[in-house]
Amino acid sequence: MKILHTSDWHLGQEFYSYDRTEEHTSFLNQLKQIVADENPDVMVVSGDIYHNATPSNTTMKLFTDHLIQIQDECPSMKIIVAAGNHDSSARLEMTRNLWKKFNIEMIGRIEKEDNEINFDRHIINVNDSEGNTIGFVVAMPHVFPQSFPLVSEDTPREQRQQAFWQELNNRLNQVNPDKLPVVMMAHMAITGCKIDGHDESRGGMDYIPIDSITVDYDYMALGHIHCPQDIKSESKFARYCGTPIPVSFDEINDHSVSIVELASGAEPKVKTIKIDNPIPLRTIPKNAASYKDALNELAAIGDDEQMYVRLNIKFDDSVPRLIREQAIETLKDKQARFCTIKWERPETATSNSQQVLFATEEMLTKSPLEIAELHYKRVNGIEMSQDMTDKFNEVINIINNHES
Ligand SMILES: [Mn+2]
Repeated sequence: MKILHTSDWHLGQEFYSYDRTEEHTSFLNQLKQIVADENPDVMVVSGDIYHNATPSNTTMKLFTDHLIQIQDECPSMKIIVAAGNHDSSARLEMTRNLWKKFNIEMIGRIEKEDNEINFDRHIINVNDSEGNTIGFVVAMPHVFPQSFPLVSEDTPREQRQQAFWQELNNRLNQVNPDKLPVVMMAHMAITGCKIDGHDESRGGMDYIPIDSITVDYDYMALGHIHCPQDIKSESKFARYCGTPIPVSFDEINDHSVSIVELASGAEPKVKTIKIDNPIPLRTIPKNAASYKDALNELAAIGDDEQMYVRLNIKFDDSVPRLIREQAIETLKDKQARFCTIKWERPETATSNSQQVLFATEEMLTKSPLEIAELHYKRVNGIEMSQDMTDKFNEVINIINNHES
C-alpha cells in the first residue's frame, strides 16, 4: 500500500497580516503534480487543514477546488482528511456526506449513536483500482486527552483514553482478520518528539507516550508537530511529515510531503518530496548582529527578491526607538516584506523571569528608580542609560507633584 502523508497545511494563515494565498496555491499545485507522478493508493491529511476554525470563503474555495483537482489526477486514490486542533470539527463534518461521493472521507470528531461510540466511521478501507481491499486507515481527529468519550459507563475516567484505544483495536481486528497493512492517522504530540519551531509560550502541549496507543497499526501518520521526524519504539513506527510550507520563522528545516510504502511485517519505507515555497521566510542576519549591520543586510536584498523578513538584532542601548520604521523604510522599494524583530538579549544570571525580584519588605526600602533599574537590568541584561534614568525621574516628579 502506497500512502501520501501530509498535514498542517494551515490554509488561510495570515502571516504578520500578509495574505499567503499565493504560497498555499503553489503548494496545492505541487501536491497535485506529486499525486499524478506517484499514484498513491491513499492520501492522508492529518489535521490543521485550515489555520482558523472560521476560514474565509476564499480559503474554503481554495481547499475545495484543489481537493477535487487532486482527486482527478488519481481517481482510484482515497483521500482522508481528519481535523486538527486548528480546525472546526463541525465545519469538516458539515460536508462529510458530500465528499464521500468523491471517495473523500472527512473525519471531524468522534460520534456516539444510541450512546455507543461509532468506531466504524474511523476505520476506512483502502482499495486498489479493481476494488479489492488492500489495507485500512484508522482516522482519528484531534481530541484533548480529557475529551475522549467513555467507552462504557463504568470506564474509570483516568482510563478513558486507554479504553478507547483498546476498543478501537478490537473493532479493527474484527474487520481486518487477514492483517492487511494499517495506517493510523492522529493529530497529537508524542512524548520525546522534537518541537523545533513551535512556540510553547502560549500553553504547553499534552504529550502521549507512543506505546500507550495500543492500536495494531503498521505506520502512524501524525500531524500537529511541524518538524518532520520519525518516532520509533520497539514495536511502533510513527512519523510527523511536517508542514509543507513553514508556519513560523523558526521552522528552518526542509518542507515536504512523505510517500510511504507499506507491506505487512516490514518496516515502512519513507521518502520525502520537497515542497518549494515561492516566498521564503528569512531571518536576517542569520546570527544576531548590531542593528546597523542588520539594516545594511536588509538594504542589500535585491529589489525583486520575494521573502518575509525577520530582523535578528543584538539588543543594546544604541538601538533607535524607531527601528521598525527604519526597517520598513529600507524595504520601501523592494518585494521583501518586513515582519518582525527577534531580539538577542545578553544572558544574565538573573534573567529567569520566574524568579522573584525581591521581597516586599526589601522593596519598601528602595526608591521607584532603584526598582526600575533592577528590573531593567534583569530583563535586558544591561544598565539603564542616563537618558532613561532622567526620563524616569521626570515621570516620578510629575506624579509626585500631581499627588501633592
Ligand atoms: Mn499545526
